[in-house]
Amino acid sequence: MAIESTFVMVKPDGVQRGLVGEIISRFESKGLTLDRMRMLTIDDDLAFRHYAEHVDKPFFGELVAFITSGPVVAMEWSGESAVGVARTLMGTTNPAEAPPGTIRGDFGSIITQNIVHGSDSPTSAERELGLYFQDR
Ligand code: IDP
Ligand code: MG
Repeated sequence: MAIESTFVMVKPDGVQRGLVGEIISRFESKGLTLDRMRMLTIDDDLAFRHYAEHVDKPFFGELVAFITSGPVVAMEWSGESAVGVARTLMGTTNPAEAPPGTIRGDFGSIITQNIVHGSDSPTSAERELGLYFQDR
């Protein structure tokens, strides 16, 4: 058990559907602390760097097109086991399989547009936070 920081992002569908407040509220209610937040529109260069691990996947083009399609809200959250806690609050990658009570389970429908991103390890959290918050 350890205090961690993680990177969470409301994706373009979540912003467009007015879910920013709902998502922030769930993280706050769980006891995590919001340390940094900014709204931006991701360009191709940042999208490629963010999703570098997926460059060879068949869905990569669709993923980049979607994540650059409108504004996102990028956040740094911290707290006990924050990386795993954030993933639990989000639910599984495919919203069709995400349980009710999770963000993706309650609001998502298709895998390409699954509302929220969260780092999958403390190492990737540090890498992703560095991409979005140059003041760290
Ligand atoms: P994660 O967001 O739950 O960590 P990853 O496997 O890292 O899931 O995939 C990154 C993103 O790529 C997902 O959130 C989703 O938007 C998209 N994605 C993942 N798998 C597929 C797929 O099979 N088809 C289309 N999009 C996908
Ligand atoms: Mg991932």
